[in-house]
Parts: sequence; structure tokens; C-alpha cells
Amino acid sequence: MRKIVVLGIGLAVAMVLPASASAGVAYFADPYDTIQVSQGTTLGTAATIEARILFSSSIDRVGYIFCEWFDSYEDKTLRAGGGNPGTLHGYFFNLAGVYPSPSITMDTWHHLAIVLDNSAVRAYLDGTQVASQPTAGDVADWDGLPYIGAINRDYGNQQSFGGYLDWLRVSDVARYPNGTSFTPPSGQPANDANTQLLFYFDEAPGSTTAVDQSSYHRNGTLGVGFGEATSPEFTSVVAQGGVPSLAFAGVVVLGLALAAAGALTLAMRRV
Ligand SMILES: [Ca+2]
Ligand SMILES: [Ca+2]
Repeated sequence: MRKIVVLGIGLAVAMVLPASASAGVAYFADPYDTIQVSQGTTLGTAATIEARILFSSSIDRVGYIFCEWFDSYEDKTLRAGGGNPGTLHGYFFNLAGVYPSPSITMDTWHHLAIVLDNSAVRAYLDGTQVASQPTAGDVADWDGLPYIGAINRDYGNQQSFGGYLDWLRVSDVARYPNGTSFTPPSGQPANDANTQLLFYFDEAPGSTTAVDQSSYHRNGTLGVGFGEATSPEFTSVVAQGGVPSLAFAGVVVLGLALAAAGALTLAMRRV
């Protein structure tokens, strides 16, 4: 019967982890938190910018997630914020952008993707298409460096989104073609031949660099690139808007109930 108690507690822990935390995440709390990537991407007529992200209600800020920009020559952007309406903007210079305002629940993990193929640029929220704009052509590459979070562009500092990134990937292929819905990656995607940038943010707390898992090894440096730049924090603890989420509380209750049931059965057997 002790096994049932252990199983109950173990099940509760196992169910809590994927819902509330990942192996490692980067926490973008301050407006100018940023990671400067050491080398730019090269994109052709197809591309995908995507991330697993959680917007914190305790911060509630719309801002940049990814941006590689050079004035009048380059702009590859994913910018978003949670809420209803939320914000999900994507843009590829000198082609087209999408600017939908879907409802994006705060304090919940989401998958965001901006996809370009040779017919359209599209935005997806949790695998569902929420915008499409016809366009075709080659994405402009120039000397701008990519930033994850805040960036100095258009002659001013532009704020980061507020919350957590589990992973971020930039690809030179349309990962989710034809405008259809799809199931987002269940875990952190692996590097492949079309991966231009891939960050897991699994670094130890206090690390000042972020490893790019792609074959290009375009590692990032925290808190550099412009005067007011600050560093996001690596952590494995995700604050759910200051209070445990309902899902988190529910799983804990379930685990405790299982453990209690096991203990009760054990007690009854002993009577
Ligand atoms: Ca560039
Ligand atoms: Ca991660």
C-alpha cells in the first residue's frame, strides 16, 4: 500500500511539471531585457519564427519576442502580448506583415508562429491560423543582429514582451504550410538542416550567455546591444501571475487525494 502513496505523490509531481514549468526558461521581466544574438540569419522565400511562451499577467506588456532589424534594409519580427484582445504581429521586410489581435490567455503556455512561404505570411496561435496576408519573394538579409526581447530600432529602445520563453526557433523553411491548423511541438524541437536559430534557455541561473543549438552556433549574450539593455533571468520556476494556476492547484489536490486514498486503504487493511 505504501507503493500507492508513493505512486499518488509521484503522479502529482509528474503532472505538475509539464503544466507549470519546463526544464529551463528565460524570464523577461524588465522592459529592456534582451539577448543579443552573435550572428544574423539568412532567410530565403520561406521562413518560420516561433516560440513557446507564457505572458505574465503581473507584467502585462506587449513587446518584442524576436527582431532582426537594420534601418531600411532588414526587418524580421515577432512581437506579441497576452490579453483579450491580445497582440500577435509578424513581419518580413520587404514583403508583408500580419497584425491580428486574438485572445491570448495570460499565465498559460502558448505556441506562437509566424510562417512565410512563397504565397503568404501567416500567424498561428497554438497551431490555429489567425491571420494571413498574400506575399511572395525573398526576405531581405542585412547587417542587423537578431535580438530576443528588447531592441533598439527606429532610433529608440523598444520593449520586450513580459513573461517567459521556453524555446525559440527561427527556420529557413515554412514549418507549417498551407494555412492549415497543426499540433505544435510537444517538446523542445531538435536541430535540423533548416534551423537558423534554436534557443532552449535551459542555462543555469546567472548565466550571461545563451546557447544556440543550431549548426551555426550563433550564441547569444544577455543584456548587451544598447545602453539601457538588461539581462533576462534563467530559471525553472514560473510564477503564474503571483498565484498558483487552477490547473496547478487541481493537480496538487488530485495527487493529495490519491495519496490519502492509498493511506486510507493501508489503514483499513491494518484494522
Ligand atoms: Ca541580419
Ligand atoms: Ca527550455
